[in-house]
Amino acid sequence: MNISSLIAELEEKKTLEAVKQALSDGVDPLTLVEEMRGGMSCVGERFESREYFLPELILSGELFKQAIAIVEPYMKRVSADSRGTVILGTVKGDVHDVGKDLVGTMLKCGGYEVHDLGVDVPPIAFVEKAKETKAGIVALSGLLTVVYESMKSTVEELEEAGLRDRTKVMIGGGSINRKVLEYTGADVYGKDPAEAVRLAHRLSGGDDRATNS
Ligand code: B12
Repeated sequence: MNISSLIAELEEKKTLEAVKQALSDGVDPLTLVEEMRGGMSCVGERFESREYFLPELILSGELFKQAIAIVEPYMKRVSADSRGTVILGTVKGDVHDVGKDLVGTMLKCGGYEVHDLGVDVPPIAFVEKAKETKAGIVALSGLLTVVYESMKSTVEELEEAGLRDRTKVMIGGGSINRKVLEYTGADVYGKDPAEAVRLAHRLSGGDDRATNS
């Protein structure tokens, strides 16, 4: 059974062994993470079709976190200098943090100072941290469709605080697409942690192409 299927079956011991084996076989950590994410999508589909329920969702989140703890040391920091500051968090109403944590890890590996505010973060907390740290980027994660509203409010509150000129907003998670980007008023959206790093580089370089157009 491959790693994606082992996660989908919630096979804890076998998953962790397979992850260790893949890393010692030289499999690229990011490729491995994408395969693991495939397993989580499958858990989501089973939840939707009522084959799995909340306990299985909880188990899958815990299993993924254990597996990521094994993979993380293999993700190398590529830049010693700080490229800038990013405020990261899962927006108000949403407690999914597995993807957000991965984005944070990758941004750190990419040379950013990351302030992770956690989950269920109200707009004002992003505003205050952005003011305090003079961060150039605020990165919002959200998996539930109902929290697009929280993303929109966060962008609006940054605007009201007069921070939008110097603070770019990146959003990601779940089924976020161009329509959501337009709805929320954020600057860019990304699908995975590697894209988050590419977008952060472009945003912090002041490149006009740092949009999804
Ligand atoms: C595990 C899980 C949970 C766990 C989360 C544990 C944890 N610590 O995070 C728990 C049990 C808490 C949970 C609860 C709920 N969940 Co849930 N959950 C999932 C599941 C199966 C996996 C999520 C996951 O960890 N994926 C793995 C990570 C690596 O991927 P990811 O999160 O997508 O993140 C990647 C990208 O999106 C991107 N990314 C993420 N953030 C950002 C940010 C930026 C800036 C960028 C650029 C990129 C980026 O990069 C990440 C890494 O590759 C998904 C199914 C799915 N397909 O996602 C459902 C899912 C998200 N959950 C769902 C639901 C409905 C719920 C509940 C409402 C269930 C309930 N009845 O209570 C609650 C909501 C609680 C709340 N208020 O938030 C639905 C959402 C439906 C919707 N459209 O809104 C899903 C899609 C399942 C489904 N198919 O029905 N859940």
